[in-house]
Amino acid sequence: MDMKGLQLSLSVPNQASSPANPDRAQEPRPATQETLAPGALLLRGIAAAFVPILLDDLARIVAEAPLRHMKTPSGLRMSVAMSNCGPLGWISDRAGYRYSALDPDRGRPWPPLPASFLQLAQSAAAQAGFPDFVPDACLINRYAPGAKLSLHQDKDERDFSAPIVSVSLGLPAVFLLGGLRRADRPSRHLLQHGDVVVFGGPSRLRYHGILPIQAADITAHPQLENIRINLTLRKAR
Ligand SMILES: O=C(O)CCC(=O)C(=O)O
Ligand SMILES: [Mn+2]
Repeated sequence: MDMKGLQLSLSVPNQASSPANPDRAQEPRPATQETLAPGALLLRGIAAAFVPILLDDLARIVAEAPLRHMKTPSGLRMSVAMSNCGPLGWISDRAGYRYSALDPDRGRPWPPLPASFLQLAQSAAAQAGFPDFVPDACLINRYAPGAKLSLHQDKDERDFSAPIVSVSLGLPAVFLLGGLRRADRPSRHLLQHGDVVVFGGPSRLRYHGILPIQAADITAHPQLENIRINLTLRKAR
């Protein structure tokens, strides 16, 4: 995959935001970890070493199964563009939220889960105390500046004993981590390029969300100018 194709397939055309300055790349950060709540761990920077291969694999996936803005069951266009890889993909349309083995836009299976995604997810899950994590679904979220994800629970999976592993690439984001009730006041955590959040056990059904993404003039990675990519790996069945 040449760089141009990769750039085109991940980036957002006609953005209103100011262009990122490629001379101001983010410095690598030491890997540290923070417990956000019992069963919820933020592993800072642990995806950094995987970034080149993750982006290569991601470019192939979105070339095959393009990112698209799904509709909520009430008919609203989601601000986050999504695709999937792995045996199952999360989808949303007028019929509801669910997992599907087929990409509804193409009538074909989702691209396979690459070894790089699996290896990173299993390593992060193991560090967080979930050594047996075997994801069968990976939702790919692309946020342009202004895109957000409202507070929600990940509850379309059959097996809540498996954690959620969530990888952040590109623009930083403010992650909201609430409680088990929608009304519980969420805490806020800055997620940066290369960070991974694992939430499982007593935190598996916590409400969570992403505040509207802000454009930045510091580029985390030249192939991720003014976008944020999130990979959410789950065991759906
Ligand atoms: O983008 C993120 O960090 C969170 C994504 C998420 O919660 C989801 O896809 O269900
Ligand atoms: Mn979620």
